[in-house]
Amino acid sequence: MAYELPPLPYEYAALEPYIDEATMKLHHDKHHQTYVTNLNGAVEKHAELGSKTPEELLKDLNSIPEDVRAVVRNNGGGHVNHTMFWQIMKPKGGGEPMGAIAEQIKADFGTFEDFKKLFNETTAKQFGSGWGWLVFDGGKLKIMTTPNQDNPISQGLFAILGNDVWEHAYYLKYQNKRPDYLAAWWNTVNWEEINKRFATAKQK
Ligand code: MN3
Repeated sequence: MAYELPPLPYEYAALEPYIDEATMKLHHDKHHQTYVTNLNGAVEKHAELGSKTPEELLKDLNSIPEDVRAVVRNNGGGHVNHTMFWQIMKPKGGGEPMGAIAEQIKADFGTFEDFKKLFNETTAKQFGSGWGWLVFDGGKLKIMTTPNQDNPISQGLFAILGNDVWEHAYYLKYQNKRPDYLAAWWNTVNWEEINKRFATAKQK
């Protein structure tokens, strides 16, 4: 059973003007597809891995055979990260958070503006390619970053949301201005989906 590229849950242009159509096409159809293709290539060499979900593969990287461990880490991570990324955005998204995540943000960061500022500053500083994340750890929300396609699940943490700061996510429209992309990205977020993920994070 091969892993598959999930269809984008909206049109390529649906996140304009914050994320442009050309970026979405390349990002979903080429970059995400490549992670899926490479992950399948690794799993083909070790049939026993194919029965696991991509999340299960990432949860215990030490159990992955050494000859494909790096490929699984990078491409399994790429697959899981991007599958989440498409879902936590939506057309006409953004605005103030609501529900349980809004309350938790208030409790742990003060205002939504304070939270966004800290998330954007932390994520802007990720050197090179990587992701900024919001996780729930020890009863509190925490902001963290990872390099490459590493997912917090490999550190035992469930990602409530994450933003992709690989240049492929923003370079066509924002060039080297990563902070501008980070600021604009909040206009795309899907708070309903993020609340669902927060509920999952609390159960772990
Ligand atoms: Mn990407």
